[in-house]
Amino acid sequence: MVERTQVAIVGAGPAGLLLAEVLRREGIESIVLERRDRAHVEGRIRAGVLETGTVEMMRRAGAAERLEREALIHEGIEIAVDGARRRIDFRELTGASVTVYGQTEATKDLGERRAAAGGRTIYEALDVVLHDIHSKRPRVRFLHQGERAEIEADFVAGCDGFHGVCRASIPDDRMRAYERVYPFAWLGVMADAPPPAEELIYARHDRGFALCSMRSRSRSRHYLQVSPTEDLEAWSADRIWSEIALRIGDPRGETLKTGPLIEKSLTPMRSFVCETMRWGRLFLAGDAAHIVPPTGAKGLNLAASDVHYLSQAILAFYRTGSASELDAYPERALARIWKAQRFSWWMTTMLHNFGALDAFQDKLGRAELGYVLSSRAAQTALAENYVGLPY
Ligand code: RFL
Ligand code: PHB
Repeated sequence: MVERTQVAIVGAGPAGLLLAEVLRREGIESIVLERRDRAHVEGRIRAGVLETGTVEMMRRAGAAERLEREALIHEGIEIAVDGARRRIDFRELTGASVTVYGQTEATKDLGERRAAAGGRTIYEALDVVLHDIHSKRPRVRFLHQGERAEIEADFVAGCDGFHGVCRASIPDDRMRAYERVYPFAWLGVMADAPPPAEELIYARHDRGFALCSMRSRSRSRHYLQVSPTEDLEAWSADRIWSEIALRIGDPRGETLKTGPLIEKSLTPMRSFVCETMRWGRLFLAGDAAHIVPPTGAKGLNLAASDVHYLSQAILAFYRTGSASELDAYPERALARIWKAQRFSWWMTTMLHNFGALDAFQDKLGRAELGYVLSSRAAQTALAENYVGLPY
């Protein structure tokens, strides 16, 4: 069976669902193909900090109602150096704030919105393959419930994450990958426990980086710098809690509230950019085209800004018949992506412990952090990037 639509979107993560819903509300039809089932996609624990632009994209997708009711607004962060904590006041330095709301919740809201509006999302679409990407009628073939199926579209949006098929469909000699892999990983836990402070705490310590984040006033999300080959089994709940307490400067556990751990995971740290983000009528958006280390909280936010540029370009094409905005998409998106890459790399190298692996980098990171904490100009630069550069 061949179905026809305007935009075939591969991937029902935040990038794919945001794009589908923003376009649908402007009268452009799409079909979203997702390899996993809906519960899996909506259950993946990931990002938690949204820039104003990302919240605005959720509004444009018609999916911001619950977020506006339940999300926490943060006007700053705390930075702990060897246990001594200092606050960086975003509101005072930039006039802006960030929104704390789980990616799981944002994805659920988008999925519900799409289902309620009758938008098509095909979950468990297997073996997706792109065809005729250079023609005016690109096609996507896949397997669904044991049957072969095909979608013919005007455009294909590759929103299928870092391990997807879309980027892999661009010939090697037509793209260039830029990459840096860091010599550490994050052990992440979700806990049924109130967060230790009102705002996020980013900690640099000789024992390694730690981050205390949250999803609500009763649920905390914590991360610890560990080795990329760390054995998660070696980390009991007690060991995790006492390590967090040490790194944030609360060795007697006076402010850190413990509680049952409901998830434990290991995240490798990498910076990656694929240039180009376009191949014929295929356009990449989100993690399909780039990865940032999570220290700057930029991954989900970059997916949203890509969708902003791409949706504007697709709308301009249908309104005017001109492809000039589509032609400009990679350059526009990449200009913002590289700035977020720079910020994420900077936060990562400044806050992590490189120890003996790279003693020079370790010293530079400490010097950088000392400078930031002593300079209002440097704090303003941090705040301006953290709350999100303009689109
Ligand atoms: P996703 O979310 O990976 O979604 C891609 C979807 O495509 C599907 N897929 C396929 N579908 C069909 N056919 C195929 N062949 C397919 N291959 C893959 C996948 O099943 C999936 O559903 O990418 P998207 O939409 O670009 O969204 C990107 C964000 O998920 C990601 O950047 C963030 O989670 C990164 N991130 C953070 N970002 C922030 O902005 N703020 C944060 O605080 C933040 N914290 C984090 C993070 C990521 C983390 N991990 C686990 C990587 C914290 C962590 C720990
Ligand atoms: C999170 O809440 O998951 C989170 C927050 C800030 C980051 C990374 C992750 O920099």
